[in-house]
Amino acid sequence: MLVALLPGDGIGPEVITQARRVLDALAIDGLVFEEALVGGAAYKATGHPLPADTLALAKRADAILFGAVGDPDCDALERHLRPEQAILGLRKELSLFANLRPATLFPELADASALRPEVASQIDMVIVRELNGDVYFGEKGMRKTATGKREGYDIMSYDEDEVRRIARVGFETAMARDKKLCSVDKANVLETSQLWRDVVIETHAEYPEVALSHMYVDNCAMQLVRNPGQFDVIVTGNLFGDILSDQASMCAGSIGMLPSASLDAAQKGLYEPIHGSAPDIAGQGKANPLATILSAAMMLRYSLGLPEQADRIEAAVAKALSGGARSPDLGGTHSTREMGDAVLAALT
Ligand code: GGG
Repeated sequence: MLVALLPGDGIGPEVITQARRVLDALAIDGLVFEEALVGGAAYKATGHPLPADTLALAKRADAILFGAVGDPDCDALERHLRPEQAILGLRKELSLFANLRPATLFPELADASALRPEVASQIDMVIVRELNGDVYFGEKGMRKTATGKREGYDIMSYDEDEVRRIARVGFETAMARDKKLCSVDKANVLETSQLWRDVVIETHAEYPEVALSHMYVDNCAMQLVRNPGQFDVIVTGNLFGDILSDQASMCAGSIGMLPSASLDAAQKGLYEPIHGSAPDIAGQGKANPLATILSAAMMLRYSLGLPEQADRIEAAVAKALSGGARSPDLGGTHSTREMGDAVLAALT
């Protein structure tokens, strides 16, 4: 089994190092790693954020463990050369259309949540974010209006097949949990959202046991803070899912805690923390590696067929937190490496 390791930029290499230590400690037979450059690091070395070699490795691998991309040195580059294009390119090239973002509060972190402990303790949901469409991939550009003003545009579009396939992932995810699916859109304003809602309702016929509800995205943002316990599975578009999952992460303690899986139709996947490259703390040993370590656990479960090993990692993370491991984002002083040490020490 080949895992492509793509550390990327900023804190990416630091958090991937800790995830690799944990995977090595499991001593899984036949698991091999190959590393490649991606993002700003790749641009600086090769002139492209997603070099052909990196893409070829990602295609060849059984799974990809990805750190983060984003580098302020690249802010002035044309959009197609910016580090973020690497992750968008991988999602598109590998047809990774389904992004699963579990948001669960480890009970030990009730004090770190942005919510009151009695509200925070209700958080146990999966946000299913569509990854191959929406404004991210629609036509975009910069033009001059008739009066000479600069005008930027990003076209938001979804076709019904794109909505149907992510709706099915939402329903399947709900079937494996509490059978409650909330579809989030902005159907009172957007045509794409009206189509989204229609197709989700049509797809519901395939999953009659699932209780389906619909919510506007603005209301959902509010409900995540007011009453997060009402959510089991949320299915939503690319942009709304990006924003809502960052919000959910702070309800669950920290953006440094949330892992994610980006899957194709055959469960091949790219696994990454939902956080970005955090250039402000890069190289200082302040990053929380737990989201990446938990992403490695998701990789073992979803793409490599090793659920017991995934359980071991998740149990070790819980034990490390119970033992008081806290990086600065969680209100503590543990360094990135010390967080990794605590998980390693807790592995049984
Ligand atoms: N590990 C996540 C990451 O690197 N995020 C940077 C980024 O550009 N993300 C775009 C997106 O998730 O929509």
